[in-house]
Amino acid sequence: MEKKRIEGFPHVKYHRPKLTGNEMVSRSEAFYQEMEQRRTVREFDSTPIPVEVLENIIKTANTAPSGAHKQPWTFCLISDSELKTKIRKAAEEEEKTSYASRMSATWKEDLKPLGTTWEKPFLEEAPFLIVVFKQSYGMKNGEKIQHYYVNESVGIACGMLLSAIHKAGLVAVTHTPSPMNFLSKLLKRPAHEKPYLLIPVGYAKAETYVPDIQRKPLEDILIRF
Ligand code: IYR
Repeated sequence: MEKKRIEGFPHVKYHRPKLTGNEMVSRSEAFYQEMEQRRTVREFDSTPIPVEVLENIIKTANTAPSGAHKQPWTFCLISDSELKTKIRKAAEEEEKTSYASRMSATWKEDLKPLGTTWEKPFLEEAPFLIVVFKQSYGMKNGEKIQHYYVNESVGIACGMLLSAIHKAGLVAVTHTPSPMNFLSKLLKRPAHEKPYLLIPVGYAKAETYVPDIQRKPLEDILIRF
């Protein structure tokens, strides 16, 4: 690729082939239809999955845009059963307290259609757990590196991660046990990394059911000017 220097920083030529209107309509429609099939699934089949699939999924998340291209994320990939058991135990301990006393009555009412409880068997059943950490700041050779728009950057990366999981034919649940600091301890992450999401990944169990929910129509979410 041709390189030129702009104010001392190398730039490379970038090109995307220009598609016709029809081509864009059909590609965007096909992608939408595919993403429309994505559902949060909490029941996993234990069939093993090549680790390369997970590596590709995480590589995809790593293509996300981020503030000043600092890529303020770390992904922990867990397949070890003993570690999964420890994570399940610690998560359930927090969730028990949350469901018993931390969550409001309205919150629990809102969760009724999903059927969630403090029990999290999927943390042991899924062949892989991905724990996403956000880096409040970076560390290189003992020096602090400033990070920007950390929540936005990591949120976008997680969206791309979930899309890649779906594209690979797998399912996931975005689990947020609260508080999540037990994950920092179990995974021995440094102080500048904070747990962001815990995402079990695998094949959906052969016979699995998901709530019969509808997505908001475009008229409800789009305001045209
Ligand atoms: N973190 C809890 C509760 C929970 C909260 C929301 I908001 C959900 O959409 C789903 C669950 C749990 O994982 O059970």
